[in-house]
Amino acid sequence: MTIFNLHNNIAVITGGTHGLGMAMAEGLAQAGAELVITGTTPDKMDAALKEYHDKGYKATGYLFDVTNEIEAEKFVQKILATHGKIDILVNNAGIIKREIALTMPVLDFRKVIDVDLVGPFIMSQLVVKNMIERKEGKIINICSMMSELGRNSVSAYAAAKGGLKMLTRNLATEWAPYNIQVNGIGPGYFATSQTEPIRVDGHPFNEFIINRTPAARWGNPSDLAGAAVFLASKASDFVNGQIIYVDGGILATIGKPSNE
Ligand code: GCO
Repeated sequence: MTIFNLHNNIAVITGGTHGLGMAMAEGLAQAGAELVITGTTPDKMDAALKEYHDKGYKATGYLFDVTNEIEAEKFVQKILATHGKIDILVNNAGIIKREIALTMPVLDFRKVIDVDLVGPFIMSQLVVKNMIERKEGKIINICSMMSELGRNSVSAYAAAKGGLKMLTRNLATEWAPYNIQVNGIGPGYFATSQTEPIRVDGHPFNEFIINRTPAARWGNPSDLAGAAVFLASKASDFVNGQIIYVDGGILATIGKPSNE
């Protein structure tokens, strides 16, 4: 199926050194894309690049903070100078701080909004200029169940991910005339380092998620690769401002009592 073919595509994945970012990057590489990975931790970057290269993928890494627009501009220019163009941008880098709203320090709230919402805006604004010149491009924002649902202790994250859903729709509105598709992926509950604290055997939240998810399991990061390739490829050339929820059915159901 050529419409999913990403050969000669340059794909930038922020936070692509581990977890969901790495799984989506591998999906794009398997479809033929050349990877440009961003991160902030040197040893994580080295380990990730080794893993990509050992699997035969073309991958280059850049260490910078997506919330620092000066630094980000410098690196986006460097990526364009080195790779000639950017076809695909996956805004995946994100953090979470689980603190109840009543006592959450404003500084923590601002930090989560900065990384999870302002970061994707900064990177999209910088990268889209090259896409507008070439009249084509794909931007994929990694949203969350919290783009739709609230939950105790994640108010900053929910505010950011809710905002990211609407940023996706607004950028899609403004950039569709340039043949640029801006969409999102909303992962459900996935087995990653981010969910480790709440995914411990016997932890009530672990049981709750398995019971609340019709698929009755946590997602595997590789479960996201298909949606990423679809939204990065010609297969989605008339898909704009959509969020694909890859959640094992969580958003489709009210859930069921534990005795069912
Ligand atoms: C949490 C989780 C979630 C998931 C994911 C769900 O504390 O509720 O960490 O935020 O990571 O975003 O879609």
